[in-house]
Amino acid sequence: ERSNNSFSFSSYHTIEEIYSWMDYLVAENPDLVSKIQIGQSYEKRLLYVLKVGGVNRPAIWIDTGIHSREWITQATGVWTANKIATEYGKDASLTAILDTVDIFFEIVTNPDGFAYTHSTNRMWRKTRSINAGSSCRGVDPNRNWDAGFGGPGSSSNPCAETYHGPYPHSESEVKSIVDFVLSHGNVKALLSIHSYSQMLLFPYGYKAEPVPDHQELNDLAREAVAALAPLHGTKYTYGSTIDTIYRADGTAIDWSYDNGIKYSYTFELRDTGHYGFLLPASQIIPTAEETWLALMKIMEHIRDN
Ligand code: ING
Ligand code: ZN
Repeated sequence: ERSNNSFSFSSYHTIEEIYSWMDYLVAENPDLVSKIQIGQSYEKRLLYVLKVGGVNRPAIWIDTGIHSREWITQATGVWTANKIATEYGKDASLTAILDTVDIFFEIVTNPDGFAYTHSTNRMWRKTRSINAGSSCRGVDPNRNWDAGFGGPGSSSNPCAETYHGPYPHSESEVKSIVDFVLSHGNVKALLSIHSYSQMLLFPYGYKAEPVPDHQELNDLAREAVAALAPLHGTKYTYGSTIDTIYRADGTAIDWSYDNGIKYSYTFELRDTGHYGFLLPASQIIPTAEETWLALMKIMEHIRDN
């Protein structure tokens, strides 16, 4: 059903507000935007993906909020999906991209954690699943993937922020993406958006060996961060995860790369730690605008390669 358009892109929102905005976006752009349910969370919230595009074509996957406290990421996902839906047919470069690829957005990738950041603990990162034999809840959904699963860049302690979980893809929030991406079969890019640190990262995190596409991914990362910087002077570093941030095992982009998705990147959005996860809402639009410039570089490269 149609709701009114009172949604503010310069505020942080609850899951209910974001989900009703999704329905509004679909209702306003029925030929361009659709909503797909890919599964449900541990606490039975529905996992939704917005598809922008049409018939089945090669796809770009963008997820935000896999770590629930990284609120700038869900807000950037909302702004970006709206930008794409409203600029299609107006911005020539974007139109050329959307005439070639479909873009999938999972904006609230960890809905149980997100609800918990609103209700109880603003700094919650993990899922909310119950861990057998422990009073600590949750698994790190960016250490739960079947790529170097269980290695030292993750924790076997259920109370740790980087707890990898009992087995690969134990979290339905992760398994739902795995199933969707594999059954789609033609995902060209997986862009997993985090905060904070101002970095653009690519595989690997679970080993030091460079990926076969290291040079291309590194060159494209350099171009993307160069495109982002001039708008507001925001400086990003870039490189492989293990060289640039730290060793991390069982991450989404290592899994996607090892499953044939060459353009696997993680953005770490603003800032570098002054506000950290508590980035003021006044920075939502500037952050989304600059990130858009980097995303466009990556999407143009995918369109042309
Ligand atoms: N940082 C990411 C984390 O999961 C990361 C960094 C991203 C590592 C992608 C490996 C791959 O630790 C935050 N802030 O969550
Ligand atoms: Zn994160």
